[in-house]
Order: sequence, then structure tokens, then C-alpha cells
Amino acid sequence: MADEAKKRVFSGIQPTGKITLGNYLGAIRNWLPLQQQYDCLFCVVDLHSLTVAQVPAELRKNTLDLVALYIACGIDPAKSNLFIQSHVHEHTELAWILDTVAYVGELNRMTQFKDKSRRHADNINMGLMNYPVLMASDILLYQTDLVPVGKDQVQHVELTRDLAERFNARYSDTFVVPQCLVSKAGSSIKSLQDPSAKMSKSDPNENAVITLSDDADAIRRKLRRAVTDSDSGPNCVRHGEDKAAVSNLLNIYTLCAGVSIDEAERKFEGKGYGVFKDAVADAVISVVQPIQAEQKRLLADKAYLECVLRQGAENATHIAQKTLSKVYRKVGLIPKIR
Ligand code: ATP
Ligand code: LTN
Repeated sequence: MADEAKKRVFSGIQPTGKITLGNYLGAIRNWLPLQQQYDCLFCVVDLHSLTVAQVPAELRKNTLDLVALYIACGIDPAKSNLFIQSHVHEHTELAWILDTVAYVGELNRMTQFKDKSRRHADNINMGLMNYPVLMASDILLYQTDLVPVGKDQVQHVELTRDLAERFNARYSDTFVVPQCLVSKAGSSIKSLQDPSAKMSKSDPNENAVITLSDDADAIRRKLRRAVTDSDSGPNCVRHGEDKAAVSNLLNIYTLCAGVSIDEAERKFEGKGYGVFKDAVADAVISVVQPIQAEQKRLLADKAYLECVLRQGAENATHIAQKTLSKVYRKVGLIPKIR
């Protein structure tokens, strides 16, 4: 599978709960076309999820659910490398080395760290602060060229680039300096209840979030309750900076129905929010339902999932070992005597 001439892509999602429509439209969906062109690694980043309190049995379930979901969404294990982060121990080993070139000051300034510290004030653990270094390790371990993520992760990819450049300058050329790939559409799907906040797995308000495991009724109910804007004239369904909530729904609609914003605005000219929201619900349901059916089928086939994960970890380890031994040599560690 690994083709040296192809550029390499790496991305991952934490198994921290139910995967949202934001994760799908902002991340997974954009990974799919990359499989045709690049050497792709898609990872379930279970170690990252430990930075906020998890129930062990739930974490195990969420991890397998996410593996099956990746495949159900269209990640093809025959084309891409799909694996679980903790199955390749080189991730944490490289993170330690990168820790020695990362500055406390820069980690302290990360938006997500500040945000999560506020939300989990009783558990501001070292892992939470170190999170971006482990993410840099995920990326740099595979000499990644491109990192497809949603907008909220751009700052972490920039830090990854800084760490790679700093390491390369200090110890000579070692890492590929990766680039961030943020799709125009879908990179920032907003909460259905507050269009200034991103739709997030960990939002305690379930009406704010559509998950990929919601049934049709739940999807329709949440969309009907979604906030809109105060105007309700004949052209109320339109995209615009003054219409954050409706613009978000239009984004979701266009991505799920496969039409442009212009086409959607024309379609709903003269129609009210009720008709529009029902159409958004129909479009979302038509995307989500086949994924759910396929995920269910895959979860019943444990032998297949184990085979994918075994092969995935094996392929990933092969690349990871190469990078890690190069790094150990560059920093002056004596290779293990065999
Ligand atoms: P948490 O709430 O636990 O922090 P999350 O919903 O932010 O989780 P992550 O696992 O952190 O999800 O993100 C996985 C991927 O999904 C990343 O590439 C991230 O940029 C993308 N993503 C997350 N939320 C959105 C969103 N609302 N819109 C677009 N992309 C998103
Ligand atoms: N921090 C990311 C998840 C993540 C990731 C990565 C994404 C961990 N390691 C490497 C891309 C590349 C997030 O989405 N919260």
C-alpha cells in the first residue's frame, strides 16, 4: 500500500462520545476523496481522549464504534491505513522527545487547552496541556505531508510545523513539515442552539448537536428546534454574515443535499423556516441512515474489524519505527543492542 512517490495524509478523531455531523462534514467526509490520490493513515486517537475523564467500558465501545464508523462512511481499509493510536507505542515515545523541544509558554497559549481547562476546571491534567505535542507526534511520526482537519485544529497543526522546524534546525533535517488541509465548506459546523459556538461532541445540550447515531425523529426534532434569526420575510432563507444561524443550516443542507448555496436559496425563496428546516432534516437523514446501517453490520463482524486493525497497526508500526529510530539517533541515544 505504501507508495513512496505518493504524498502522505494523516488525520484522527478522538473516541470521546458520539460522533457529530460536524465531525463528519468537517473531517471524515473530506478524507474520502484523498484516498484516491494519497497514501492515507486514519487513526482513532484513543490516547488523546484520556485527557478528559472517560468511563473505561465506554471508551472501549466508542473506540470500536468509531473504527466501524470510519469504514461505514467510506474509508476503505484496502486503500487507507486505519488503526488505533495506542496500538502503535511509537506515538507516545516520539511525544516525549518532542516535549523536550516544545515550550511551556506556547502550550499554555493553545486555545483548546484554555477552553478545556475552563470546562474541566477540576481536571486540568498534564495530558491536557501536552495534548498538542502528542498530536504533533501522530503527524510527524509518519512524515505526513497533509493534515485534513476542521478549522478548530489549525492552531495545533501550526504548532506541529513549529516543532518540526525547531527539531530540524537543532538536529538536522528529520521531519517533513506538514501542511494543514481545511476544506472551505463544512470546516466549521455550528451548534444548532448557538451559532457562535462549534457543534461539539462534548456539548451538554443535546439539542445543539446532531450525532451520526441519532434516529430520524431525533434529527427532525433537533432541526425544528434549531435557532434561526429574527427576520421572517419572503427571503429569510439566505446566507449572510448577519444570519449566522440560517447560514449554518444552509451549509448543512447544501453539503448533505449536494447543491450549491445559490441553488438552495432559490429553492427556498418565499418559503418559511418550517419548510426549510424539514428539508434540512430530510437531507441529513438521507446521509446518516445508510451510514448507520453499514456501521451496525460492521460491528456485528468482529473478525473483520480485528483483521483491519491488526493489519493497520502493523503497517503503521513499520513506518513509525523508521522515524523513531532516526529521531533517537539524531538526539544522541544509543541504539538498543540486539
Ligand atoms: P470534543 O468536543 O470531545 O473536543 P470534537 O467534536 O471537537 O470533540 P474532535 O475529535 O476534537 O471532535 O475532532 C475531530 C475532527 O472533527 C477534527 O478534524 C475537527 O476539526 C473536526 N470537527 C470537530 N467539530 C467540528 C465542527 N463543528 N465543524 C467542523 N469540523 C469539526
Ligand atoms: N486533536 C484532533 C484529533 C487528532 C488529530 C491528530 C487530527 C489527534 N491527533 C493528528 C489530525 C492529525 C482533534 O480533532 N481534536
